[in-house]
Amino acid sequence: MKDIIKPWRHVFKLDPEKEISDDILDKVCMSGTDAIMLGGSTGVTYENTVDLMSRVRRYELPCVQEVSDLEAVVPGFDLYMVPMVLNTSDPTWIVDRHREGIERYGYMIPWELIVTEGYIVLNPDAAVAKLTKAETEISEESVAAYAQIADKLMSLPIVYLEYSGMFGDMDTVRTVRRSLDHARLFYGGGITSAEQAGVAASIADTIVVGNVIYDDLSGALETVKVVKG
Ligand code: 1GP
Repeated sequence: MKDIIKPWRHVFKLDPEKEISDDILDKVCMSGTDAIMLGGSTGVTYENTVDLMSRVRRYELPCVQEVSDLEAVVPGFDLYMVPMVLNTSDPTWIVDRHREGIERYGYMIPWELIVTEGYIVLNPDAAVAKLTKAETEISEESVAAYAQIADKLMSLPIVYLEYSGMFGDMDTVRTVRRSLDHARLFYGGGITSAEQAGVAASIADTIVVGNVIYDDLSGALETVKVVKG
């Protein structure tokens, strides 16, 4: 089941806290994107996640949850993407929440559906950076070193460069790309146009497109066309 991520080139990330009309959701789910990921840094609850998941479930594409809050984990997703933030000195976001989750849910955890993401958070203004106290002002070499911790020391299946809200530094993305042997490289952050999507997708294995869905739907749909043809 975890292998379903392998061919993904484009993913739309929906925030359960944000309103989305049936019409817009239909266009997003019928866009040709490879998967829908549900997640957000704040305001994600069990209720708003169940609600959005059941609406996305009317469509055939994979629907996965990016777990950010233990209270909001909902059964029924195709996969659960679990971030471990690498560039923080606060163990809460590296292993502590994970330990709590395992203690709480124990035998109920569908391990065959869990995919760990080695997160490197790089936009200091993003909610996720503030929440996790990420050390965003680091050199390209340090970013690549974190990526290699994920890839080579921890054997994580995904390295996720998270620039949420800001289009990232493509030279850094290239450097990380070159440093990886096995992990898939996910890039997310500030993609608002076909051009940006094309550049990011030419370097990363998978691009994740979020906010623009709510700000400029036609721009969001263009990002699929350029990646998926
Ligand atoms: C957020 O990486 C995603 O977690 C996408 O970022 O919302 O800026 O597109 P944007």
